[in-house]
Amino acid sequence: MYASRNPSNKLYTNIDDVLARFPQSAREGMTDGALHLRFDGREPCQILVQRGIARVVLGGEGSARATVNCSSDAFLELVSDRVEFRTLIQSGKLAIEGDLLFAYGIYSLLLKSNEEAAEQFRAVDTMARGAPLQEVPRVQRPTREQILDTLARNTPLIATGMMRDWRALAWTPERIADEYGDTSVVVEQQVTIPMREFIARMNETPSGGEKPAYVNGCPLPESMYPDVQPPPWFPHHEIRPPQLWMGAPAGDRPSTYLHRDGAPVFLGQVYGRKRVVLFCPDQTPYMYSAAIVRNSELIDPDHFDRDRYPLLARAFRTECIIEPGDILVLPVGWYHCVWALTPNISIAHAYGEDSAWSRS
Ligand SMILES: O=C(O)CCC(=O)C(=O)O
Repeated sequence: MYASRNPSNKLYTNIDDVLARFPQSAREGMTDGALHLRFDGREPCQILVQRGIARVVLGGEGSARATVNCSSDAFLELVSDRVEFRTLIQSGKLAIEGDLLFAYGIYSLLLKSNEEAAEQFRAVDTMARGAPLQEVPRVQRPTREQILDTLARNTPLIATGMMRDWRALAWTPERIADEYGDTSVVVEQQVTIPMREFIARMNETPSGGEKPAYVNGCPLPESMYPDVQPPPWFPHHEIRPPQLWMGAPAGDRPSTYLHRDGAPVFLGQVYGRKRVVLFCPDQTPYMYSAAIVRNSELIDPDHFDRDRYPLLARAFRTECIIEPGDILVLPVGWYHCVWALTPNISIAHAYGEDSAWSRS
């Protein structure tokens, strides 16, 4: 889950405002290129990144690294952080051609909630802490007070014994294919395919050393809601809708690249095992945090360009393995990178007042 929540009063209402406030610098690590934006009935425009400077140019001529087609309403909701990229893709309201990572990098620059997230990150980056966390504690059936305390202290934990009521604990890829085979999932935040087809792909070895496809944070199809439970420590309306993370292992490559979130995340492991590498927010001076966007090279803390990112080698890391029945409680701002150790399925819930659960 990459987005932070944005209270509903902070909505962009006009595309020209969004483009006018476009930052005149790209993120560190963002490579050059053009993103073409095509809205219904409007003149196309492009965002050009050249030698670290980004600017908006009217007209969509020339070659694009990525092209985004969507309605103006969908775009405004997206950059206001009212809806996520993948939700729009799943519903067919937004389509991206070309380099998705580049498009995602530009999107993260435009997000309205960036300033709020930056504020939250600053607070956790600089808070007073004890000794570095050597190991993520495993806590059997933590109470609400324990969870509130762990979030207040901004320290992760693994809650065990809390998923007993989840029907999803009986999921296997084959069962999902049988029961939910016709349901659509978004793969790599880009392509929508039937679940059955994705699961067939999970069992194939990709050709030419390609990374196996991963369902990375696709909104969980509503037909599957009865099988999962929101984190039990909060009223349902305080929890955002569930996201599905699922796929086959990619050898020593991460399934989910290094990033951090602006809201606490509860990652429930349903099937298979995952390795998670974590960096505390106080390691930010070593994290090149502006570069941790989807088109940066700094996506895998086990393999990175040491000449370009020499400080990362100094960052203190904590590792854990999560197994079925574990909920990894990740407070705001903890950098994390995830490797599938086996074919696996997880459900993430983020804390945020914008819930599908409250409608049900
Ligand atoms: O399970 C995964 O692969 C990643 C989950 C994650 O990064 C998140 O929910 O923020």
